[in-house]
Amino acid sequence: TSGSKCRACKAPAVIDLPRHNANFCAEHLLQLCRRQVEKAIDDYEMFSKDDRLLVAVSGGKDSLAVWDMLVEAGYQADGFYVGLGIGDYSDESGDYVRRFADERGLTLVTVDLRDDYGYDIPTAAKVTKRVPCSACGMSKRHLFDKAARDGGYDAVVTGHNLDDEAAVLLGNVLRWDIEYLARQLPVLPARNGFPKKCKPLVRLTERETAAWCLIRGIDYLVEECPIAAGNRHLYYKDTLNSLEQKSPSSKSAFYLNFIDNMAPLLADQSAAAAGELNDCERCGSPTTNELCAFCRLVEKSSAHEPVPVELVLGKRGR
Ligand code: Q46
Ligand code: ZN
Ligand code: ZN
Repeated sequence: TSGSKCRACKAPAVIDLPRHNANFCAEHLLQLCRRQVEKAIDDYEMFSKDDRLLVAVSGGKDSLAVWDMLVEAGYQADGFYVGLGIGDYSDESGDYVRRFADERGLTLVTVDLRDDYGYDIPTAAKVTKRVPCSACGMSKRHLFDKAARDGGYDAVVTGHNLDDEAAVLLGNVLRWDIEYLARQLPVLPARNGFPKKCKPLVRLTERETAAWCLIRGIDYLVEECPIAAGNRHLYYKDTLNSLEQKSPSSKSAFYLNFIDNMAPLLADQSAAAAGELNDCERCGSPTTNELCAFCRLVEKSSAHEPVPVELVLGKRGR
């Protein structure tokens, strides 16, 4: 971008965005991010300023960026963090999240798997012979939903960005997984005791959220979860980035046109998957069984000796 100028004000640019066919200075990059987030919130009817929001934060750039953007825009947004017990990664990610919240005087709700439930992700993966990401994703979803119910929040928010959603979409399309496709929406309405789920960053790429953090002085954990390395999700991202390089904006067309044109055609598929649920005997969460999947996981894993993360690094998934 050396020598290039901002499209809006002609000041020296800090970032080039081929999909917008333009360069931007710091201030106008922030403005672009704010507008894309507001557009996602409005177009998909996510929430209003009267709603209390709970934002899942991991210490990475996307979740801290979305929390920052919502607070800056005047939304009532608290943070939610789960200590997963994934070695140094979890210790560091918790530090970043707590520092972010402390510096800004924001409310952070935290759960620690080891302290509060007597297990951690490596141990759960080993004991149940599941891939770590499946035990992890299920635990995080359960605790996030529970925290939203217990705290009386109106909606939960995650930092999934355009790159994440397009990569998941590619995976779902490669398998023609209709049930997953039908549920892959920027907003899932509340149903059966599950809170409304919103993804305000679906119109922003990782580069844009990273630039937001850099300009706003947000210190985030750059390192990814060690278990994520080498999984299919990253390979799908690379594939989409090669396409994007040859034809800018193909990534956003792939995802956003799916949401506008294709997802409505699948709507009845997702309604069919809903069905009636009971309350879990132990924790009261909605489930199709007597005990929910989380309580069954806790039962199996919590009496077990802690397993070091290195022992489960070979097993990926997602
Ligand atoms: S934290 Fe958990 Fe992710 Fe790590 S174990 Fe997998 S799901 S990769 S977003
Ligand atoms: Zn400018
Ligand atoms: Zn339960």
